Amino acid sequence: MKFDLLGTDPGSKARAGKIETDHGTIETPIFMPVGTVASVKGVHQKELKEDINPDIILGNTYHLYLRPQTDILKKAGGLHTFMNWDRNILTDSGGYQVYSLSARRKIKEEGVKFKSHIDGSYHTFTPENVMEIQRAIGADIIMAFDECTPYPCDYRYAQKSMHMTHRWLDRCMAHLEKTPELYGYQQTLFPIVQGSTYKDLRKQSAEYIANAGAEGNAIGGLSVGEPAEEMYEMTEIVTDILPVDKPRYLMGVGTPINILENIALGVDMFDCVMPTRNGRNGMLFTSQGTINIKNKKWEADFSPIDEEGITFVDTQYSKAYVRHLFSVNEMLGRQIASIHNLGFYLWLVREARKHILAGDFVDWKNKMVRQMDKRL
Ligand code: PRF
Repeated sequence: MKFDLLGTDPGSKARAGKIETDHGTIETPIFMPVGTVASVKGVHQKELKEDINPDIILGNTYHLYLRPQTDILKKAGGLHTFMNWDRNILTDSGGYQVYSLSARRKIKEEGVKFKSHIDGSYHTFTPENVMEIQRAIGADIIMAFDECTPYPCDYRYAQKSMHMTHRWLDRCMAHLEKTPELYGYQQTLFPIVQGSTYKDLRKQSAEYIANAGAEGNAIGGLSVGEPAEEMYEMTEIVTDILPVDKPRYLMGVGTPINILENIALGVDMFDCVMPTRNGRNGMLFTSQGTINIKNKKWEADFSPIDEEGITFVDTQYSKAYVRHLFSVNEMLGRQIASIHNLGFYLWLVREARKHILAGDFVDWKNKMVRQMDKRL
């Protein structure tokens, strides 16, 4: 993997760059649509490629390990061929899903024993087997196994957990080296900074991760319920320490406003279920503000769902029609909303990139934040 920093905004810490892998170029800042179970929910590959057009999508080790299971993915020749996606994929390590989804879990130094949310069966993730599973899935960027602490989290627990995440990283790196790539292209491991909302822990963790010398670095443990201001404060402590010449990925963030504010603090990569999950609930993000398409207000509004939107759904369907689809619980409504929202998120990060390269990012960002804060 190769990263080129192409420009830095003069008025903030925002960066524009380019990552190159064996599955192509990723222009940063980037938003990665979430394809948890080998599908970006409700979106065909054709719509994803031709309309939303991201350079990279995300998959989840936890889900793919449980279903379809790694032996099937190996037989398919990896996740790219299985789901017919020939661009980049990043997989999360399961270090978050185990905590947020499994029915029960027990965390020890060795790893995490958990009970599947699907059939109640017991499994164990360790730094070692998570590297093997991610080899079998075959994503271009793979994540270290970590513990994402909850919010709030007492200092002692956050400190102990952070040190364990650091030891787990060492085990991930050692084991990955011994585990061959299966499909003939390179996979790059990103370590994850933790440290909850404690400045000194975040600083220590960022230093540890920076010293590991990886090709890219991630920030975890944020957007777990803390106030946005606290998240921004932690992001900035960390981006000030992480190497400038490597991409930084803020995991599981966030709203369109969170994304712009974190870009301003030097983050290059994002993922979040919000555009698809909230879309399925009738929330549409636009540059003018957020729409709840289920509101009666849209009942006879025959204007396009988003005149400025980049995907075909934005101009081909009206607000009244999409509201109707939601009110009769048609799956097409949820699909349209997901496509629109992903298109909007990708438009937003591409615009951000243009403004960073043009040197007027801050003015644009502040204007966008004011507009997007509105409820329409
Ligand atoms: N760790 C991992 N994945 C994540 C997170 C984390 O801390 C978060 C936190 N927002 C989202 N996804 N491995």
